[in-house]
Amino acid sequence: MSSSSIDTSYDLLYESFKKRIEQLRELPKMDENNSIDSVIEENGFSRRDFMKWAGMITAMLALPAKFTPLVADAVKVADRLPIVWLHMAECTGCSESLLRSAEPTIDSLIFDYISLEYHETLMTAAGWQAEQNLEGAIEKYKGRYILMVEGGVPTGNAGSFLTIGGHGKKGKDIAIEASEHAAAIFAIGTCSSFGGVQAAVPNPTGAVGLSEVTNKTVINVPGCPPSEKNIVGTLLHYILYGTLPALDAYNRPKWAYRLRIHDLCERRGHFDAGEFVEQFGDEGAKDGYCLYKVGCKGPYTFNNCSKNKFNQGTSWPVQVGFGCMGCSEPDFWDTMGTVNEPLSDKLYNSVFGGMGADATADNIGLTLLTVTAVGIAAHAAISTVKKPKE
Ligand code: FSX
Ligand code: SF4
Ligand code: F3S
Repeated sequence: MSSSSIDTSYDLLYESFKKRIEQLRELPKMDENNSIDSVIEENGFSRRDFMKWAGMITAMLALPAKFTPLVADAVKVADRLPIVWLHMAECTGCSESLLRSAEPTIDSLIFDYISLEYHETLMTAAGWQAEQNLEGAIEKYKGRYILMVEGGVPTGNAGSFLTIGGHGKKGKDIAIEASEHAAAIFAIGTCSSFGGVQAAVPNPTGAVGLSEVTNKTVINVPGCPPSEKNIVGTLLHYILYGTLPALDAYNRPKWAYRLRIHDLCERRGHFDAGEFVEQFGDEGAKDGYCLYKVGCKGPYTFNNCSKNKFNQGTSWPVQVGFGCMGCSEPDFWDTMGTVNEPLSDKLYNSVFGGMGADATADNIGLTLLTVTAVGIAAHAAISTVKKPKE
């Protein structure tokens, strides 16, 4: 594509985003007293901080910097979209990591701002009243609400392993009903995306990912827990585009899950140089060597953790020296073990058909060395040939 046609398509995109935002602005605010400016300000952030954050999200969504004001505007109209957040079988870590930080980030504040019409962890209602709230929200906002589901859906014994509320409704039925009338559906976390920890062998409750129980398209935002930026980014992407993002084979948005942890890893230079931590606490560990030999599953895991980081952007698993457990991959509890060992002796069915995944760190080091040695030899031979005769 020529640079002028790229410019034209960005111009068209810009216009279509503007139109989407204007349309959403026409919708009634859920709460007249709520404004993103006051939420940001009350929590000690300036407008400058907010715009800086919007710039980062713009880059994360692979949009040019000139889209930043539109991303900021998309946040402002986000409160027009009611959100229904369901809990199935899980640890509530997704909600906790997003909403309960001691020092909230702008990402978590967005969740204070948007209209969470139903969220079992946060709402004060219980029992009959909670059930009524959910039914009321689904009825009132039919076809308009965004459904976010956390947790795997137990399907064993006709779904009776998870019952919720005064009438003991099955989680599976609630998930199906809520999916039916949603404008968009996001599976938040690995449990909701693929079943998660409760789906680990032997999966006694028959837990599955949300997409297995509904016919509607589900956008998976895995991670155990997922990055708050990937959750907020998925929401803003929907607000701006109004369509599904480009998805990978596991229905994960490509803008977030396109590359492997290994491709974005700050220790990658050590991997390529064959410099590995042999055991935790050794000299290599102190020097920040690659964690492959102590079990890092970064080569088989698709996620952007090194860019987003966790705990207010403090760190991420590889940075702290533990390595990646593969938490955003389907069935990682079963396929990525043993935690502190490489998968070297196991046939691992990665999306690459296992390519590269079964080699040991030693073999990889050896292969690289061999290639380097061949490279040097070839270079030497060429130099010899080219060397002018004296
Ligand atoms: Fe927990 Fe969410 Fe893991 Fe699952 O996260 S952090 S077990 S993905 O559903 O609460
Ligand atoms: Fe980073 Fe892990 Fe890959 Fe090593 S194996 S480079 S620590 S992702
Ligand atoms: Fe999970 Fe690996 Fe990121 S364990 S949090 S995908 S580094």
